[in-house]
Amino acid sequence: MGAAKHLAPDPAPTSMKVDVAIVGAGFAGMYMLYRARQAGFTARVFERGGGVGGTWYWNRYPGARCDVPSLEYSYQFSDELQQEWEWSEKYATQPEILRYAEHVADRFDLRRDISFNTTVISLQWHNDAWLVTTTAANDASPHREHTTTARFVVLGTGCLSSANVPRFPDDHLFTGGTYHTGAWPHEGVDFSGRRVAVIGTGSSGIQSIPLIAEQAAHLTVMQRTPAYSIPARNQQLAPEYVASIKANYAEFRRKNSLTRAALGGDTPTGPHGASEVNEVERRAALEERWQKGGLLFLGAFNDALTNPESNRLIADFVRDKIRSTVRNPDTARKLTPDDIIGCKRLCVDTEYYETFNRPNVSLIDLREQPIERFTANGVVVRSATGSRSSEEHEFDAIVFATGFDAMTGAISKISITGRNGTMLHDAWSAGPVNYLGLSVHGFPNLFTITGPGSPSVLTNMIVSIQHHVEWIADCITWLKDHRMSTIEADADAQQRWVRHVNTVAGMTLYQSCSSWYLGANVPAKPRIFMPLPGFPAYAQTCADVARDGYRGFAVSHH
Ligand code: N01
Repeated sequence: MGAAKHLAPDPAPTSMKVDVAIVGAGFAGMYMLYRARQAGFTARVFERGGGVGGTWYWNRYPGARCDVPSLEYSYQFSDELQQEWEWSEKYATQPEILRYAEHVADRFDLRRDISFNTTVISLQWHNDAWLVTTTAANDASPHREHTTTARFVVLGTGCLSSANVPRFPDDHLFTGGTYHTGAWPHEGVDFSGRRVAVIGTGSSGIQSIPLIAEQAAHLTVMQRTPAYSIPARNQQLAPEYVASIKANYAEFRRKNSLTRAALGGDTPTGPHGASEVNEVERRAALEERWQKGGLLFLGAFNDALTNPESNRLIADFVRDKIRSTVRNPDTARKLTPDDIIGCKRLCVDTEYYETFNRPNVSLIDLREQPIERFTANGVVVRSATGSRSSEEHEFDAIVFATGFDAMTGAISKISITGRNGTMLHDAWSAGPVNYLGLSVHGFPNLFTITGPGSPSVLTNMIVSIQHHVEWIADCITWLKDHRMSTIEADADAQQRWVRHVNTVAGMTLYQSCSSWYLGANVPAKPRIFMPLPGFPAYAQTCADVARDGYRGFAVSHH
């Protein structure tokens, strides 16, 4: 699997004691460091990668870009920053977002408190503090371990940072190159003249497939479940448009934060349900959103994810688009999804369906032709003829666009021992439980940024990250001001919160498919809907909890 080089960890300062230890130097960890410093705390960030940027540091596959508009997918805590940074496109590419993250790190002098190439292997609550044990990234040699003591720990480990690499029989035999989109080689991969397979057709597959197809001699897409994808209609940003947003950036941000997904405040959700209007009106509304492009397509109507009949009507529109784009009827049939649109995260593409009209691209539907085994030269699948025979497809390279152990994957890689020796692994054995998506009973002074049980992946992540960081910074400042030493979620409050998340998710169609929101993409992972739909109501609850002196939390004095 192609991966970044892992160097020796940057030396941690000798003090070994900080107020706040932060895990991860993505957008969450960087801002947490900034806020902790602003509030007068000492802080140290531990980052497995060799640089800042988190998901944007690792996901360097061809075509990687954000499907939330750049003017929204950026920090809003510093007006100078948002005024001076120039985004070039409606949807920024991975290199541009990484440059932005690096600019933020430099501009706010963050790097001096970040230990790069350093993996946190365990967290242990001991004598009212956390012992944070780290090692060189990907190196578990005990003699290289280093321990830091911290009063607070904040996990900024990311929701989509632990690669899901499915195993197949004899996969070790394959002699060609293998790559996971989420751990792409920094030097890039040249597919020119090569026969390439891409396994997986989620957002990463859908973004990379058109570009790999342009380069490779032949591309075979191996699809288990067809996705719904909406054209991005990406474009260079017009200077006048950027100037109009920058002239009123605060208001633009405010409007976005009032929407359920904390994005697209300029394009509000339509006032009707899809089944409340006649067919002509419905098609016109959907066509308008289709032409506009992007994730807000689903907002044409207000009941896309609550009313199955409305959902079917919207899905039919997209199914027609796929059939009218893909020329080979059998390929079009295989690419056409039959499940709830939006149940799995919607994809946003540039020329994805068009790519299947190229002569050097073929599609294998793994539901009809499952993978039987790997060989030295490729992959054996069941024969297309419907007989019991098999067929071998030869490849020089295989790309796993197979996604992530989402939301809990990176956290579960750390051995976390809380009060009275409780292991987080055990507390979460039936699925993640917590209060507000921020704090787990039995684990004092430990916070999760965009944890399960919060809107996180159903929103513009940067907005949710900022919201959590600010809530955590305010909370630990409040503890300091009130001479309190620990804070921990109450068992009762936690139970009520878990019930609340299930109730809200239960009012939607999200539980009708095998999505990574449910953990269904990872074998043996407990099936539980992890994010909480609805940003504004959630943000209000968090504010109310803080205003009420951290209702639902137990706090203790020095
Ligand atoms: O991963 P995915 P992703 N055999 O889990 C298939 C964000 N993101 O990396 O659907 C065969 O969505 C799997 O099939 P199935 C975004 O939130 C954002 O693409 O499970 N196939 C599916 O087709 C996104 O949702 C951007 O049946 C297997 C694919 O692999 C999230 O990251 C860009 C398999 C995995 O799709 C994850 O996207 C990219 C197996 N054993 C990603 N196991 C932006 O633009 C899995 N699959 C911001």
